[in-house]
Amino acid sequence: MVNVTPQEVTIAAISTPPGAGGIGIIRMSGERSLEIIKDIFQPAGNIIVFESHRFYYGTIVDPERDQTLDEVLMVYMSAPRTYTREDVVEIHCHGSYLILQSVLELLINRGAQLAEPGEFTKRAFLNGRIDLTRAEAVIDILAAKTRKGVDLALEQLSGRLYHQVDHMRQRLVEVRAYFEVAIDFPDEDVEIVNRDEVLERLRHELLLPLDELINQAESGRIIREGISVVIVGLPNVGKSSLLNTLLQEERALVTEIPGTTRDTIEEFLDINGIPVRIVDTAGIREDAERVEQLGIERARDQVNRADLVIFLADGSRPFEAADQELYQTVKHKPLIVVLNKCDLPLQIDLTAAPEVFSEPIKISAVTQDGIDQLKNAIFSRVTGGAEQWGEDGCRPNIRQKAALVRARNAAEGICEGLAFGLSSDLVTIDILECLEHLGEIIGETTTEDVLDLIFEQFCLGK
Ligand SMILES: Nc1nc2c(ncn2[C@@H]2O[C@H](COP(=O)(O)OP(=O)(O)OP(=O)(O)O)[C@@H](O)[C@H]2O)c(=O)[nH]1
Ligand SMILES: [Mg+2]
Repeated sequence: MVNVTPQEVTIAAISTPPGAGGIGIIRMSGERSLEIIKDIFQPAGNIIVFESHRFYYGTIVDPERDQTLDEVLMVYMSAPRTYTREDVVEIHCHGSYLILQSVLELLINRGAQLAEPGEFTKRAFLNGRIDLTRAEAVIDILAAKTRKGVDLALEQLSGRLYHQVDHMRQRLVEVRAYFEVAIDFPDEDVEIVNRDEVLERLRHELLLPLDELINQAESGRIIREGISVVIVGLPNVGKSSLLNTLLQEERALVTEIPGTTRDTIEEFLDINGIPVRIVDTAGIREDAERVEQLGIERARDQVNRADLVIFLADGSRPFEAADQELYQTVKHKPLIVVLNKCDLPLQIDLTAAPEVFSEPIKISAVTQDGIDQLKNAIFSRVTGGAEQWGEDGCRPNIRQKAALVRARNAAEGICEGLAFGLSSDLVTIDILECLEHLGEIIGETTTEDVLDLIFEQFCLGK
């Protein structure tokens, strides 16, 4: 058999999610795409040549059995103006998983190979159409939980992070060129390289932007992954009512009977672009019967795992020893103290527990008073009031941040070397290392196993 490199294989996959839908799309990429589709696609009308980037209406026919599998639209896109930069064919079938499976089987029988998750995007990367930051942006777009998450990913897809990193690399390559001249002509070192000038430039054009990018990574993590907020309190304080009000939906059962909620209830909420997993829990009390007790254990477990806890108290009754005890068990967590039922006459003595009620947020889950303040409080606790939250900009992911930190360490090495008058060849070692780490971010010097890890995160057919 002839040896083929992996990219010479033509790949195919169902690109739409499983289940029934209006349409379902199969995608094929590779040099044999056109040949394979010609074998099984019968265009309506007398068409001899398929023009690139044009839809054709027709049927998919299994030639062996002379059986029509579906009525479809087919588009052939010739390389390189395609997602992968290879020849690509898309078959738009009816959205039935059975049809899609049988059409895919036909392609496989004719020599296409089932694509790995993310293989189309991996080819786009390997064929140089997109760099690694843009490939990762594709993952982010598919996984984004809020509109803000989508917007950030789209910016990264447009190459914003790539260009920033590339700009730093170009500056470094220039600096490296100076020093190489210096190594070649050691006696003229002093005249050729003005070290102070280079140092100043590196601080502004390398260290500073690296620091900024590293600082933005935490907000990127939060926008991508979101946070979990757990509502705890004694029975009947209004936890489920608060959940419902936040969701604007009657999600959890609410009754005047203490012990209504027994299991944890989780829902998703978008607070100013931050994906928040909000969890309602069973009211915590000592004398609960068996099922309720299990719910309380779950509640405690959720508190342990939460990024932020809302401690809810009922303002329409006195603050009891049980409230105080519960507070003691959660106060080590990042906490927002909320006083509910403020539409009723205040019966709680806030001065009796000054530690708890130094800055309570007063709400009513029934009239919805104070709910916006609560959302704002959640937002500012998460963002730490950081200014850059409102701004657009690059938000590196964890992998990119790690490489940025390594690049920064090397950059610091360069600057120290320059400041302490190290020889040009020693400074060059740090320059090369810094270039290597910047290259990891955009995928130029990324190792194979890291690439595999990245593309494994994709879904099939992307
Ligand atoms: N007036 C008033 N009543 C409220 C408010 N919030 C909740 N309630 C009432 O308080 C009672 C208990 O509310 P829930 O939301 O079920 O309380 P919970 O904390 O989830 O209770 P458990 O699930 O039993 O722990 C219900 O009768 C609610 O209608 C509020 O802001 N104002
Ligand atoms: Mg409840």
